[in-house]
Amino acid sequence: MKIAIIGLPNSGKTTVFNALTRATAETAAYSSGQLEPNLATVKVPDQRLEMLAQMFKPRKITYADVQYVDVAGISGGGRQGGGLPPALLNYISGADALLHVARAFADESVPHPDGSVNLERDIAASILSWPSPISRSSSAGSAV
Ligand SMILES: Nc1nc2c(ncn2[C@@H]2O[C@H](COP(=O)(O)OP(=O)(O)OP(=O)(O)O)[C@@H](O)[C@H]2O)c(=O)[nH]1
Ligand SMILES: [Mg+2]
Repeated sequence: MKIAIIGLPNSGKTTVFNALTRATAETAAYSSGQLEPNLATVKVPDQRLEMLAQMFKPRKITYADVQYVDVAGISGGGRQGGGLPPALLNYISGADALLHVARAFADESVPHPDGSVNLERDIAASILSWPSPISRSSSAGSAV
């Protein structure tokens, strides 16, 4: 399963990515806007699988895994749907689920792209800003 982490610049996406994957991707108070995403795959612990492995002693145990894709936050015109760079759209539309990080922390040393912390506004803005990849994902899913 592939999960894309989305959200406004400086919302804490890479911080969440690091916490979920134990990675050490760089976090910064000023958005780099880099399009190259951070990628990491984590195994899903499953006691049932371990119990079965103890019983049947297989040569190999294959855990389910989750791949996380942490993309850069998009600001300015790119937030108006169609303006998203194609490379970014590819990463997002290829995901099975989106993990939306919305900022709730106030910190003057970490600028907010819209000047102030407002959770409701940011969530509403993000939902309106991402119709294209979401509809592509859902139409791809229904075609299978
Ligand atoms: N005070 C505070 N700072 C945080 C929190 N989460 C993240 N930060 C800081 O906010 C800054 C931005 O965090 P990132 O995780 O890089 O944010 P991002 O959404 O990945 O940013 P972009 O990739 O540039 O869009 C970093 O300096 C983090 O240390 C939080 O919960 N509280
Ligand atoms: Mg980041």
